[in-house]
This record gives sequence, C-alpha cells and structure tokens, in this order.
Amino acid sequence: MSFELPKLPYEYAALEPHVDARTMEIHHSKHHQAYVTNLNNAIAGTEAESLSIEEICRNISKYPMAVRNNGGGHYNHSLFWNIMAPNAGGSPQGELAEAITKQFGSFEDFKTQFAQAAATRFGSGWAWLCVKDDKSLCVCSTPNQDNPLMDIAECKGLPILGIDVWEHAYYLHYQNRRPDYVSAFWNVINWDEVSRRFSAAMK
Ligand code: MN3
Repeated sequence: MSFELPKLPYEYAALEPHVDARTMEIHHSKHHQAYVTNLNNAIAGTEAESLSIEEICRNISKYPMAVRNNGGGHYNHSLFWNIMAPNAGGSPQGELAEAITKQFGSFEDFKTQFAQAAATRFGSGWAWLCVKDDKSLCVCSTPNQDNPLMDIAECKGLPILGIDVWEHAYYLHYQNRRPDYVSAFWNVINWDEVSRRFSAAMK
C-alpha cells in the first residue's frame, strides 16, 4: 500500500486573506505531493509499506533520512490542513480551554509561548502544541520535517496543533515577516479539530 496526498478539506482560496490561495495551492499540490511521492519511493519494497504514518514516525530512528524527511513531511502537512479552516479562529472551548489555562496560565500566555516557539525556530521547521505521555500540554518546536511523535525528537508528545514555519508556507505573501504570518494563523485555527485531537489524546 502506498501513501496518498489527502484532499484539502476546503478550497485553496478559503483561508484568504490570512493564507493566500497561491501559497496554499503550491504548498498542497507541489510540496506535500513531493513528500508523499518521495516517501513512497523511500519505503518501496520494505515492511514500512504496511505501517501507518504514525507507526513509522514513532520508530523513525530505524529508517533512512529520506523516510524521516518525507514521512515527517507527510504526517505534518496532513495534520496542518485539518487544524485550519475558513471562518475559524477565536479561542478553544471546554476541556481544552481548561487544560490550556491550567498549563500556561491563560490563553494569551499560551499564544505568546506558541508564537515565540514559531518565531525562534531557526531556519525551517514547525512549532507545536502537544499532549505529553503524562497528559500535560507542552509547546515546543522541531527542525525540518521532524515532529514530536518521532523517537528522535527532543520534545515528545502527540501533536494536536502545529504551524509550518518553512518559508514555503508564507514567503509569497509575507516575505521575511514570519511573525506576521504567525499572528495571522490565529484567525484560521480550527479549534473544533484541535479539541477533537485533544480528547482522543486524553483517552
Ligand atoms: Mn510545508
């Protein structure tokens, strides 16, 4: 079985003006597609073909770098498309809101920590909100296409929210202004999906 590019759950222009249509189209149809194609090539004929992308990530130290880079790329982008939505943003509700307040002090304090993690990731990578094994929340960032599911990650947990801070995610519209892109990201976060992931992680 080979991995496939997931269909975007909205139109390329749906996240305008925060994320522009041209960026979304190239990001999904070219960048993510390349990770999927290269992942399939890297695992062709190996036992990894029968595994889920989560299982591959959790044992990533067993695999060549091509699997780490492209498998991470596939997992990360699949999550990213789903935790964004048109007419979204606002703030989390219910148990996730309570957990964020408990861990970070307030939603505003969480936003500051997350934005800081995104802004200070040198070069290419991702910032994350994760549920750790002890069920507490944490904010962290990873380089390149690594993620906190990977056994080689410095910060480990199940990602429930992530932002792509590779230049390909924002450069056409924001050029070098990564902090402006991170600020705009709050307007497109699909908190219903983040909450769903949180609840699943807490089970
Ligand atoms: Mn990307």
